[in-house]
Amino acid sequence: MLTTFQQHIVQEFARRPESPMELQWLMSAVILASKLIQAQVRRAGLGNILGSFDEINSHGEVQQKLDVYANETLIKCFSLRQSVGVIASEENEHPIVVHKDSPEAQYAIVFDPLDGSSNIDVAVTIGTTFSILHRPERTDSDHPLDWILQGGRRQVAAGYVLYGSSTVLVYSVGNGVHGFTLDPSVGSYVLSHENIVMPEQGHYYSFNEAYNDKFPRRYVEYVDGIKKGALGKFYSSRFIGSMVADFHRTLLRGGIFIYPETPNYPNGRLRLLYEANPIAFIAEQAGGQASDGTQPILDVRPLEIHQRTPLVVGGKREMDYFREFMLKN
Ligand code: AHM
Ligand code: MG
Repeated sequence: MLTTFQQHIVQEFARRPESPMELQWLMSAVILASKLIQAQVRRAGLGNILGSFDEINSHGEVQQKLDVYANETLIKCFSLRQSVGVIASEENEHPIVVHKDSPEAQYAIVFDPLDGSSNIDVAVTIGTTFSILHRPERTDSDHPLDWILQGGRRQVAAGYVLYGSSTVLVYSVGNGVHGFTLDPSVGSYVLSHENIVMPEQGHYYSFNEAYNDKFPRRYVEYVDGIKKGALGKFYSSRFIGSMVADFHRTLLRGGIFIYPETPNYPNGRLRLLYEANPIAFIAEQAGGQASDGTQPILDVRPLEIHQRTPLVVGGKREMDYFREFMLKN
């Protein structure tokens, strides 16, 4: 018998009475938005949605039309929920205040509507990453940024949706990691990966070696080491250029994904709040680890909404060796 996302989440929440109904309702916003986004992604190239708007987003990058569609769709779907106080998105410079001053507002949502923008126009896997945080303790200032600038351990749910050879939703509410595949013939997400556990050791590394002369030496040497058998296996390389897709493979097949700082991105390229944090939450829930090179990602204190971070995420064996290697080098 097939288990749909709806059935699964009802069972999941029945086992955890402390998890409120509103969280289910928020997850249903992810479901709705991702179905709408994937319908456009699947048609990309047919209509008029490929390419870029002549608009620059808050980081000075040209926005892709699909980025804009995905962003607006997520904002709309979440704004309909009274429990959402504040939203933050990679595509918006400032937090978006939704129902913040309502007594029902209990959550902040942060997301990257379409990760892997360089892959949109070439039909390569892209994805949406999201993180749900409980509202902070009430303070006198009660600024929208207080809702957003919370450490990764404060996430109550997180996950991602991949628009790849199939559409896959992976999420956790802090009780294991589950994956669902969209069955396009009926339009439902069906449980396809129950209780995902990351392999303790894999044989892929994911590292953009084009930047070897820009990445810190110790990262390049770590990768050289595992390539040459330091972990008792020979590693092969995979790098898609969509972090969410590179992570999904790492989650299922094991291995390690590494994106350190470079001279152009001295704090790393990826974003802490809506890219690294949800990925780290999923990784830890699945038995893996995620680091910024010196500490667990989930312990990093966010100071800015669009803060960047180095990201190293992988299975236990690769990550244990990474920490050991960094301490020595
Ligand atoms: P984006 O959010 O604008 O898509 O940027 C993030 C992406 C990651 O998905 C990916 O790992 C990285 O940028 C790739 O960058 P590069 O091509 O410079 O290696
Ligand atoms: Mg991104």
